[in-house]
Amino acid sequence: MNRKLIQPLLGICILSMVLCCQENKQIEAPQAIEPTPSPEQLAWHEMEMNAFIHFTTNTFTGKEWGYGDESAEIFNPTDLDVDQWMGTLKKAGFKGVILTAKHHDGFTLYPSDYTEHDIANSPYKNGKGDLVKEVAESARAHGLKFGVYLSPWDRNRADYGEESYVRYYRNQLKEIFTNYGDIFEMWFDGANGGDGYYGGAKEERRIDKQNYYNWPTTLAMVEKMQPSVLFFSDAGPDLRWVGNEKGIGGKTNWNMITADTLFAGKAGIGDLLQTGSKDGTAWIPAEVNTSIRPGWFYHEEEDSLVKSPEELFRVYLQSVGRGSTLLLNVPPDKRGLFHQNDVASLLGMRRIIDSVFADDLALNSQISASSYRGGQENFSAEHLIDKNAKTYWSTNDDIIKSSVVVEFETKQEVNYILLQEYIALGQRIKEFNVEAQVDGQWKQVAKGTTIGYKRILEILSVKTTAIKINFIDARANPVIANLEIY
Ligand code: FUL
Repeated sequence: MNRKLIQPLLGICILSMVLCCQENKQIEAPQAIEPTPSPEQLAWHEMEMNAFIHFTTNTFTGKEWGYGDESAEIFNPTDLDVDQWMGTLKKAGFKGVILTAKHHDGFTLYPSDYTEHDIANSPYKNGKGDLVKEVAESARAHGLKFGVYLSPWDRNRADYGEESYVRYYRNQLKEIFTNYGDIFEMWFDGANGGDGYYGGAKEERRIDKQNYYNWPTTLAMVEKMQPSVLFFSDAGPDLRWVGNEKGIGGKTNWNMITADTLFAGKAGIGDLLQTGSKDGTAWIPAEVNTSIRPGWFYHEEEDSLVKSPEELFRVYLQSVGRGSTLLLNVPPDKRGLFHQNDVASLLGMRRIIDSVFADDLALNSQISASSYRGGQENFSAEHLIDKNAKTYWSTNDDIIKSSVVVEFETKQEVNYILLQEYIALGQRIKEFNVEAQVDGQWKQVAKGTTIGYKRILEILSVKTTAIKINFIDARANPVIANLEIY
């Protein structure tokens, strides 16, 4: 064959080999965009709803903050039944429970070797009781994870404010973390310092909130005992406060903040805690803590002020529906039981959640996307409705503006849109909107900023034949695990 012919033929062969290889080349999963959650943080996001339990001498004195001079004798629940607490929480859909092992008054719900101001000196079970043990065991028996609140501020201790108190506090942490099995979350309260009994001194004591407890050393000590524990405080290091106690998560809710200059109790950081920051350097998601009653502790006069099922559902939408985890406080009463009004509200809330989110219209619908990554089936829009949290729809790296359309066979009434990012690869979406097809026209019915672990948008009962989600802006190409329509 002459050379003039061979050269073009060779060229064609090489070109078709290249094209052929490109066709067969599987496009990789998107790269993670840092920061990303740890496995423990991911598991925590999936819990969605946890319960707080505030119980101490305050339950019997009617106070919210015990002064520290309360006698252990007054702690005397007569019909205490932790299985009633855990059974109710389980039925209501909670996944974990955090108990106040010690509140600011200093009384411990477990027998501590380091103080006399504890349950061992109360009439409860003739001083043989240990509520940390009882709650931990009952929680686990009901399939709930167990967590602990141990107030760093102690209005009972004579040496609060001195070095020796920090040693005392650490000793109590050792007791908690060695005697009661796995603890999923340790809650460090930012409320620290003020007036108190302090062993009879009855004075005002202020501490240097940033340095007094030497948190890095304290946390390292706990982590050595239980490496999987998540630390909550105003500013992390694992979970952050949402900046209010009203049950309101940020509509814009980045799971990231830059915690370097933050510390528990630092003033003026509420707004930052609420929204997080899209350029934050660490994954420190917001937890929404609020109480089912006006107070954190049980007070008889608040029996008529328990949040209704509808109010609790609103709290759910404002916390879980905004990509946070809810920590809802339910305080046992003087008998040592959840009051019937609280129980009714919790179960009522569960009924509302179950009925509102019963019939996902996105299932059995026609779903399509403006494009999907590499044109590959493993990144196609079907993964948004496959009920598998580990699969997702995604686009090519350079495609941010994109959309997903869900078409119904017949006109449907739509009230809620639920979206979830695949956050193991980082939080991405900055702006999106929802359109509904009404009389053949696309009409915007909702818009949002962040999505994160979960975003539920409420729309005013729209009758529509199709829903379109437009992803408008993001830190990187969208990676969406789940879409539900109700
Ligand atoms: C606050 C405390 O002062 C309240 O009593 C309650 O424990 C709440 C969860 O945190 O900072």
